[in-house]
Amino acid sequence: LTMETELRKALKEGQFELHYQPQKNIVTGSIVGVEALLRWNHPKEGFISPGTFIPLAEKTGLILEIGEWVMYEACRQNKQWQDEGYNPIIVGVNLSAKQFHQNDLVDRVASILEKTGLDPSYLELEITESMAMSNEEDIIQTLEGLRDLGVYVSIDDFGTGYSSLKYLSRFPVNKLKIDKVFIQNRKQNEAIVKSIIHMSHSLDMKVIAEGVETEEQLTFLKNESCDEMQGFFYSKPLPPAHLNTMFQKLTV
Ligand code: G
Ligand code: G
Ligand code: MN
Ligand code: NA
Repeated sequence: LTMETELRKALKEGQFELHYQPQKNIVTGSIVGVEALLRWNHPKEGFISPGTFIPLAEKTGLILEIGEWVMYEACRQNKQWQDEGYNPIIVGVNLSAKQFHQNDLVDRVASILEKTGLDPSYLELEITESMAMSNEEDIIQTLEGLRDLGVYVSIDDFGTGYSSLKYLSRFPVNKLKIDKVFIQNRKQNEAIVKSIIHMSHSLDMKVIAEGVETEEQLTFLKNESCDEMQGFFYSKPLPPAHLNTMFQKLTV
């Protein structure tokens, strides 16, 4: 079978799964969100990373169906956690460029929220800098549509693309996600990390550090007033059943 045929089969036969990586408020230490990360549980090969198949899915257009499934499943799971009595958290979903540029994206998101019953304020869509910086007017319309719907939008891998600060200040975006390369080569990139944190706050955005692996990195981020962290230091992405023990139940 070609990989394209295999991908179609995977979608039809339910071979895709989402794992979730917790995101913590740096000051309180509580879990405020999770990022949904796609995994292909291949019957012969085992788990295949999205890095391997997303590029092909993009090329063939299959990413639209896969992405739709991801968004639906992430919203469904998050609503289920809420129904089970856990403290409500935000679920982050990665959007591919093709998905983001669909002209009915806002309607699609609205429809998924309605079907799953998830309140819009518990969904965050992650786009990359390069997606946000092209074809300006359409982009602003989509972003405003999402904002009016009440979902959050963050810029993923921030600092690795070519962002224009001019656009950034005009965009209705809620959060910057500092790419892990800046956190992992922290000493060398200290000035950059500090600047991104300060810039986010000046623009009234939140800021999260990705790829936090050590206590030393966490302490630095805390001292610099970074809002949130995500990384192996706290947890790798996990299947949903493994997260329940980390979540807090609402006290009734
Ligand atoms: O989790 P992992 O490190 O294997 O992810 C590799 C890459 O795949 C990351 O860049 C991540 O953003 C991307 N990715 C993971 N899940 C999804 C998804 O559901 N949709 C899209 N478009 N990209 C994803
Ligand atoms: O591109 P995006 O930020 O969506 O992808 C996130 C990817 O980063 C996930 O595939 C996840 O597995 C990976 N990741 C998350 N935390 C860490 C970390 O602390 N260290 C490293 N090296 N990778 C991480
Ligand atoms: Mn991401
Ligand atoms: Na990232």
